[in-house]
Amino acid sequence: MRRAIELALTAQFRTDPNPVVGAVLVDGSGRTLAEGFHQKAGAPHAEVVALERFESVPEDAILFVSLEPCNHHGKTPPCTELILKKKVKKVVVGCLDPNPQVSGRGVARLRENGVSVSTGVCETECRDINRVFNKHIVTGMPYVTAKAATSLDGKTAMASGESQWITGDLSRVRGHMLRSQHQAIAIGRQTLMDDNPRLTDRYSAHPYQPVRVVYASGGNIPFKSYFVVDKQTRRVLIAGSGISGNMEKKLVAEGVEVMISPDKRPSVIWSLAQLYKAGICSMLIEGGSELIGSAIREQAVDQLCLFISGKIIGDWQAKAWSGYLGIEKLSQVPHLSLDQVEKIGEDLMLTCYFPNV
Ligand code: AOF
Ligand code: ZN
Repeated sequence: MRRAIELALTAQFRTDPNPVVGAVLVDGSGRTLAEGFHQKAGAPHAEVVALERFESVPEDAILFVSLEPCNHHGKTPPCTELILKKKVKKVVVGCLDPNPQVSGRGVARLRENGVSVSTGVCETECRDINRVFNKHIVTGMPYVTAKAATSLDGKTAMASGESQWITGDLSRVRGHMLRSQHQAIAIGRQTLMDDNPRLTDRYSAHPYQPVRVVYASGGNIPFKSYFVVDKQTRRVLIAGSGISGNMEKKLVAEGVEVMISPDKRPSVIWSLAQLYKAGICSMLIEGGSELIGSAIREQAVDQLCLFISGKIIGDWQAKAWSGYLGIEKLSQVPHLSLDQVEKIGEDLMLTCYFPNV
């Protein structure tokens, strides 16, 4: 199963909206007969790749697969039928498929047909390699990561607004990698005005450039910003009901997709539902603290990547990355699980998960 996970991860960030999946076929003495993994949406599933060269598998063969085999017709036919056709007698499954179209039915179908199926082997690892898939397939909303670069005391800028740079060059390279690991990247209007970021991944070799998303309730953003001028990727503006028809028309003429909420101030949850309908399964929020704060208040954030430098800003007026959450009791504040610490140059990168991820 560990090998199946390793295989699955070779396609990490390349299979959206599908999960990463690995499969290994071994004989009775544990010798590997074949391997496979899911390469991208629309391509054959891991089991299909592992089983394709067999008319029927040897009598004692065991198929290890990191995710429950599917039992439905999606872009490809059900893997359960193939497993039965190739006469696999024993299947070991990492975790069940949370996809409501599958969720236990794959395992049931195999068992009904006399296949011996064990489940829950390396279950946590098999589940956690698909955090994006697990969220979007169940909720119909993209997986959201908030990213911030902060001082040791959690500030993102001096009180004056001066912010370049709090963390080092290597953290910025890592931040760019995070961009292409998400399907969309979002900022608030203030960050657009302050930093005019390009919102592209200019360091890692990953071929995918994320969709750029800007939240601006009033819809008024500068036409000279990179967001409007640079047309190399899809751009979405999330606006409130107050946006002027003229502004909307001008942005659309520049190729920007404009999503207008029925409310004056679009809620993050509303926007996520719209973005999911537009094909986005994961989104990185890069700031500012107001947008991140709104997203946390609405319980819309799944993961936090915090780049922390050794600098102390030490000013009451300087903003913290998390914005204002308006919670009075310690028992009610969000309590994240601190999952990973990486040393990046002179900085640290913390990866944390919000509850229920
Ligand atoms: C598997 N093995 O390697 C993958 C599975 O549209 P399709 O046909 O590619 O089906 C996609 C769904 O199939 C996806 O939502 C998930 O439930 C399952 N993915 N299943 O048995 C695989 N990638
Ligand atoms: Zn399948």
